[in-house]
Amino acid sequence: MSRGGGSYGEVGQKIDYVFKVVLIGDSAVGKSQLLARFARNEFNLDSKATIGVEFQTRTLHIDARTVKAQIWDTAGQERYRAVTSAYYRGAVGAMLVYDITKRQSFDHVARWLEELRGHADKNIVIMLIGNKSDLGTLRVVPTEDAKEFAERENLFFMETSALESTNVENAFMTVLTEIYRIVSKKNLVANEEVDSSGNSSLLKESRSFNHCQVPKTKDTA
Ligand SMILES: Nc1nc2c(ncn2[C@@H]2O[C@H](COP(=O)(O)OP(=O)(O)OP(=O)(O)O)[C@@H](O)[C@H]2O)c(=O)[nH]1
Ligand SMILES: [Mg+2]
Repeated sequence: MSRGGGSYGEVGQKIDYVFKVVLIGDSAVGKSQLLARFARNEFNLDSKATIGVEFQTRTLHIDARTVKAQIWDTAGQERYRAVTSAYYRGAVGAMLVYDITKRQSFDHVARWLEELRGHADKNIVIMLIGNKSDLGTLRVVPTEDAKEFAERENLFFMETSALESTNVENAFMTVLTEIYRIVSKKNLVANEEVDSSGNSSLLKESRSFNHCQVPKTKDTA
């Protein structure tokens, strides 16, 4: 996470926080279309495989703060992927996507999680996403299987449809709000520490996500 400091958004409003969130998962699960839906409310059935890395931003409000969500998207295909460590650097949230109609994309989730945990901040907020919920008749991954996996691994979980716009906003907002909650909680702890030492009781805001505390347990959707 980075604090906006003196930075300003497109329409001149002050940005309080910039949250980097990464999309990961197998090729063709719908990562780029989830991003297109969230960032621009667009969808394309002829979406091309991503090559390298792209990101898009959307500025929104959480709890009277202005947050710029910077969502990074990369290729699911190994041969098109850019340097992994750079992709994960500074990420405070991750959307791990599989396709509910492709068993293999779900079987690979554990591998993606391993890569994520190996490269990202240990406090990163992770959402497991079963995309293409509009294709219910072709479903091969039961909701219950994914839910159990998510609970075991302490991840948020939702099924989405980028095509029908189901739960896309909800999924991103849940992750962004959780990140915000962690950051605010850290600020509170910092203030209490300042108070008890008899120093200034002024609001001191943490600028580093690395020092934030993540709750041990988390609700899954
Ligand atoms: N029915 C349906 N199709 C979807 C949905 N989301 C994406 N698709 C389609 O699935 C295909 C792959 O989508 P992409 O978003 O390009 O997949 P990706 O995960 O970005 O793939 P890579 O860039 O190769 O990693 C495209 O034809 C999309 O139109 C969805 O929610 N429902
Ligand atoms: Mg893509």
